[in-house]
Amino acid sequence: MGVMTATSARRVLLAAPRGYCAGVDRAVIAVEKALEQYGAPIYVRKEIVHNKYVVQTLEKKGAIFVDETEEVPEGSIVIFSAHGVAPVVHEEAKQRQLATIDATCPLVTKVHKEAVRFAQDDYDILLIGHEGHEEVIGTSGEAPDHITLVDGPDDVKNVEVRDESKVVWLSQTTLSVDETMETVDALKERFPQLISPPSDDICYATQNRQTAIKQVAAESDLVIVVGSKNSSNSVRLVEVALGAGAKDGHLVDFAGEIDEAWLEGVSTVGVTSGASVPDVLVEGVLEWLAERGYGDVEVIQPMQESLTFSLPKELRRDLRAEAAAASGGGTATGNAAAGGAER
Ligand code: 10E
Ligand code: SF4
Repeated sequence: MGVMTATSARRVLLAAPRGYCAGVDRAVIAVEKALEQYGAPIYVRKEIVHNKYVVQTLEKKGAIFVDETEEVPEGSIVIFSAHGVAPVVHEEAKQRQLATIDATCPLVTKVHKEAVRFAQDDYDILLIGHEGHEEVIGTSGEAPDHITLVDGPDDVKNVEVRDESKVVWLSQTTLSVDETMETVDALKERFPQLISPPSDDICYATQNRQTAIKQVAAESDLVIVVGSKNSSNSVRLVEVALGAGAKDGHLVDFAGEIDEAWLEGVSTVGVTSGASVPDVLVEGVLEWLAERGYGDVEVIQPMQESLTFSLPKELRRDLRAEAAAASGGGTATGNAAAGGAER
């Protein structure tokens, strides 16, 4: 050791892509636009995305987060979160005469549709995912009689099917790619005729963030992932980083949660963030690190992302009507309670 000072060796490797995916961006903008268009309060069933800061920021703007539709006053507007809902939730909302805006990510809806189709064809569907996670509850609700949850490789031994020649696996969108393949391999051992989903259920954003952090982790003494504790994809990034060679890894909601002690003997810090995390929180972490000598930041970006989704259709319709009324000199459509969002 010797001549090189600790300071000169300190650096940050910043993973890209990181942070907001197309589905999160759409869902957060949907709440903001709904607040502008119809006025507060706007009810949101469950956290719109699993991020504390996002939820608190929207609360300040007038969003009210509830656990179930029965907490929403009759006739109000409710937005369904990006993680998706079971069909029964749509029915409950209808019964309460709620105006609904569905912010389910289109890539989650894709998995719902796969579930419906395989259930119609009378397959047993093995849904790989984390028990109790909202996305899994929503997807399972599409065909409860046909879907069995498989929570990781260790759960495979418990799986039972009706007919081994008619089994398909599907998955939650935010899982670890490597662990899911382990689960699939174990399932194939038990059910050699198991078929795979028609396209990847683990979405592009989950895959890209994992690929990027793997590269970063291989060279990092410490990896800091910005994200909330209930964010599946963020938690997976810590696991993936540790699996790819990071010596240490932690999940933090924001810079204030970093423990100075983690930096002891650390020269390279890897940084990334989950798909529900605004970049301002990452900027805070980079500033915190710079103040401690880790001001040299190199971006590691194995791929680009450009996907975007249009806003939920109920909202687009009302925003269009508003624009037409404004330009045509007619009366602007009133608030959603007067016929706005979908009922
Ligand atoms: O816990 P998750 O990773 O599923 O959710 P998140 O809100 O942190 O990130 C966005 C991912 C969604 C909406 C699930 N596809
Ligand atoms: Fe959609 Fe993937 Fe983002 Fe989930 S993580 S909201 S599936 S793009």
